[in-house]
Amino acid sequence: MKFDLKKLDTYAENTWCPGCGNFGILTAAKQAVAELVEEGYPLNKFTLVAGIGCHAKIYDYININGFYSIHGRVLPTAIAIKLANPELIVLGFGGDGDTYAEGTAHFIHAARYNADITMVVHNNQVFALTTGQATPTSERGYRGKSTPEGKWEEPMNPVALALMAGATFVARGYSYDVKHLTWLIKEGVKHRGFAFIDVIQPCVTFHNVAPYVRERMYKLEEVGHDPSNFEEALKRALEWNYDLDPKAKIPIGIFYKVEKETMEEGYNRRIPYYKVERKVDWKQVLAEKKII
Ligand SMILES: Cc1ncc(C[n+]2csc(CCOP(=O)(O)OP(=O)(O)O)c2C)c(N)n1
Ligand code: SF4
Ligand SMILES: [Mg+2]
Repeated sequence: MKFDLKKLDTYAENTWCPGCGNFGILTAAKQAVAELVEEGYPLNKFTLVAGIGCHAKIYDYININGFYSIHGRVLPTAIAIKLANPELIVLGFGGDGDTYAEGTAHFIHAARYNADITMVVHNNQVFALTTGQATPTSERGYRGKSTPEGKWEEPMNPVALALMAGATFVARGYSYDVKHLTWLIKEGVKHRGFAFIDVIQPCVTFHNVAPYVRERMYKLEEVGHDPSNFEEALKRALEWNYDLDPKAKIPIGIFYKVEKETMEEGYNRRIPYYKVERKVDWKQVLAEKKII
């Protein structure tokens, strides 16, 4: 049955700058949820976890259950929610500062653990909410308030890092290609395991890479890339290292996809007593505590 997208709207006023790439991610996320609900995924099982930053306001703009986490801690929160209730469809939304700076260790270990969650990173290559300081993915030479002379070091390549850390679904999207990003988010949710989607998200105020990206971007699925081939995936991941190299080509799409045991399955197999009884008789608990 056709799902009415308006059901995902909230009362919150949108405060993103006009033209911000976050709008594309919001539209894609809503569209993906709507289409998944139409395919039979229950709306009340979707759970959104956000970090702190411009990206994190997505929490206010999608009417699904969720948790506004803290900067750098989207992944441990999302994993904990999934372990506590494996029936939930957990979607994490983090920033590049959030995920690749403050939360780097969580990112690497989440890729290794393979909990069945989907992580979307709004990668605008700056700490935008705090007014445009350099993050690990800002290009060399980037001038911001924390790097007035220009950032000197090479950027981090999160797609290659996720592959090396063992992520079972690794993708890159572009926030202004909403249709393609909707597809990637849906594929991420359908993937059984940790689905990581790095999204190039131009920040029109502090880091507008839209013209640069538009000229260099191509789609992996249009060049016959085989996402089951790890070596090929790594080769494609290394084509662009987030520097604004004028010669670079920027692949978007699914780099790698493989099936492995998930964290929840592993926990329940090795530690059978891990399963907790969630049916609590609150009346009895309150009576025992002599509250009623
Ligand atoms: C633990 C912690 N460290 C630092 C901050 C300050 N802080 C808030 S938002 C932000 C920048 C967020 O950057 P990013 O994650 O890239 O998100 P964006 O704003 O670019 O979407 C920072 C550093 C904070 N709120 N909490
Ligand atoms: S500062 Fe940048 S990321 Fe934040 S809302 Fe404005 S354009 Fe978007
Ligand atoms: Mg950012």
